[in-house]
Amino acid sequence: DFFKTLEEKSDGGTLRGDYSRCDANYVVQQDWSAYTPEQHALWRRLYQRQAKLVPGRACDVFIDSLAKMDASEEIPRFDRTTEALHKATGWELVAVPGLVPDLTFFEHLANRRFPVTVWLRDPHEFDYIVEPDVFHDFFGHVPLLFNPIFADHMQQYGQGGLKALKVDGLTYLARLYWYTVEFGLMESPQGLRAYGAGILSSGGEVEYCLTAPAPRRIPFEVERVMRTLYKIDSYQETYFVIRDFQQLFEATTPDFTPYYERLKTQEALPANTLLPGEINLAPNPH
Ligand code: HBI
Ligand code: FE
Repeated sequence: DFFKTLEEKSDGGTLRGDYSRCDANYVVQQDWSAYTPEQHALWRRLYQRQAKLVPGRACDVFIDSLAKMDASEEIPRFDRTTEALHKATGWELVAVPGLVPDLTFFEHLANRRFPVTVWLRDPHEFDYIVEPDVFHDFFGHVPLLFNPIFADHMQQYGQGGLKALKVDGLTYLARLYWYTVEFGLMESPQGLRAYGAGILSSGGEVEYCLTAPAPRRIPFEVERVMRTLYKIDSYQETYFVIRDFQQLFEATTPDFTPYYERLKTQEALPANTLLPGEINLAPNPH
């Protein structure tokens, strides 16, 4: 499962990363000298493919931030990015072996630390990877952390996660994360745009999410998102659309405990649900 963490995978399912040398927060050193020329070449291929695809498909904030980052030629050095990022929004990158337990993940976000996986996929995984690697985490997630409103949302999400853990609301919060930070769409004067990292780091979904007729595209409403199941190993069947990051920030400001209480009394909705009276927004023209 894409978001299984260490505890859930303790049934013997192995994670790819090397967890033998991480600290109590699952942080490791990024041994940048260990990356091979072949890995830097694979990074360049991944980067160049996505950099060609995102204009006209990714939200402006992503495009503008990516242009300011010099990550095109080789696997980035996290400490250098942290210098620029910390100046912009107070965030820093921490190197991790891969997926970390939910509690650890939320604690990092709540303290403006974004966990970035240190390993890079193999060449045969060019188009699809199950667990997040450095390309997904860095190319997909880091550019938006340069935007102050999105950066505040991510810290707030981390704080919400720590609270959710105490009231057994994690399932609902994971859905919110999935349908926004990973696979979220945004309206723009020029049409729909993607801001989710899972979309922006994907060769195929970055077009599919905007123009395919099949998936639902529903205006963002936080409890509807929290009710909706998601698929981990195929293109999404529903995308939720925000007006702007301010809407996302405001939606995640309230205490979610009453939402969780209501949600626990309701059936989860299949990923392709369109409820009576709900708007299914038109896709972008091809
Ligand atoms: N760990 N490194 C890492 N990256 C993630 O995106 C991540 C994680 N652990 C848990 C997790 N995401 C999801 O379960 C979140 O919804 C909490
Ligand atoms: Fe991710």
